[in-house]
Amino acid sequence: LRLETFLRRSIEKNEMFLNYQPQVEIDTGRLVGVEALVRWNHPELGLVPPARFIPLAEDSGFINQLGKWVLDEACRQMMRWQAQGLHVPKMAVNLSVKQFERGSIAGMVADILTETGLEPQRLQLEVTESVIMNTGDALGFINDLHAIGVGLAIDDFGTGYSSLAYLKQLPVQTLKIDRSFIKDISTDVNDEAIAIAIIQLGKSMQLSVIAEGVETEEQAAFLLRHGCKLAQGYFYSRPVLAQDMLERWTDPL
Ligand code: G
Ligand code: G
Ligand code: MN
Ligand code: NA
Repeated sequence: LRLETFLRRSIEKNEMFLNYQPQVEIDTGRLVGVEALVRWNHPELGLVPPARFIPLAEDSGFINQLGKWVLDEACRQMMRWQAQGLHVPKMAVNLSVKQFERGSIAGMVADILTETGLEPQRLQLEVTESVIMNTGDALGFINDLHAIGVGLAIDDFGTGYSSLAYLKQLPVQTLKIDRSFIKDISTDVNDEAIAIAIIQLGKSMQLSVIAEGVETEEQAAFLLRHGCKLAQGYFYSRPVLAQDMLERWTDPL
C-alpha cells in the first residue's frame, strides 16, 4: 500500500526515467530502433523493478498516466537524439492492456506525436497477445492506431493464446519472438522448432520478425541462418540511458 502511495507521486517527483534497448540488423550490426523501458528510482527504495510496479500501476489505474508519460518522453527523446546528430530510425513503446480499457487511445497517441513532432511511422507500439485477445474492441482500437500511421508489433509472440486467425486481420507489421524461445535455441529442439515456425509465419505474412533476448553470438547466427534479420538483447546491448545511446551509436565526424 505504501508502494502504491509512492507510485502515485513518482511522475511529479521526477522519479521515472527511461532506458532504451537497441534493436539491430543481425548481419550488419546496424541500429534499426530502440525499445523504451521504464525505470522507477525512488529516493528511499532505490530502483524498483518494473515487474513490481507495472502490475501495481495497472491495478490502480495509474498506468494510464504512466503510459502517457512514457510515450511523451520516448517521442521527445527521439527529437533530442536527432538534434544531437543521432538518427534512431524507430522508437518502440510498450502498451498495457489497461490502456485500452477506457476506449480508443489513438487520440492520445496522435496528440503526443503532434506535440513532439515525431513522424508517426517512426513510432512502433508493442502490444502483447493478451491485449488483443482480452480487449473488447481490440481490432477497432488497433485499426485506429494504424490509421494515424504508427507501427504495431506483437510482443512476447508465441506465449499468449494467440489466435492466428486474428493475426490475419490485424494491421501489424512486426512479430517479436519471446525471449523464452531464444534462450535455449541451439540446444532445445522444441524451442528451435517454435522459433523457426515464427520466422516462417512472419515471412509468409510479410511481417518483420525480431528476436528478443539474444545473448550469444550462436543465437544470433542461428537466427540469421533461419531468416530472422532483426534482434535485440544483451549480446548487442543492455537497456541503456539516452546519453549512452549517443556515445555508442553516433557516427564519428
Ligand atoms: O527491463 P525489463 O525489466 O524492463 O521490463 C520488465 C517488464 O516491464 C517487461 O515485460 C516490459 O514489457 C515491461 N515494461 C517496461 N517498460 C514498460 C512500459 O513503459 N510500459 C509497460 N506497459 N510495460 C513496460
Ligand atoms: O516484455 P518485454 O519484452 O517488453 O520486456 C523486455 C524485458 O527483457 C526487459 O526486462 C529487458 O530488460 C529484458 N531483456 C532484454 N534483453 C535481454 C536479454 O538478452 N536477456 C534477458 N535475460 N533479458 C533481456
Ligand atoms: Mn516489449
Ligand atoms: Na518480450
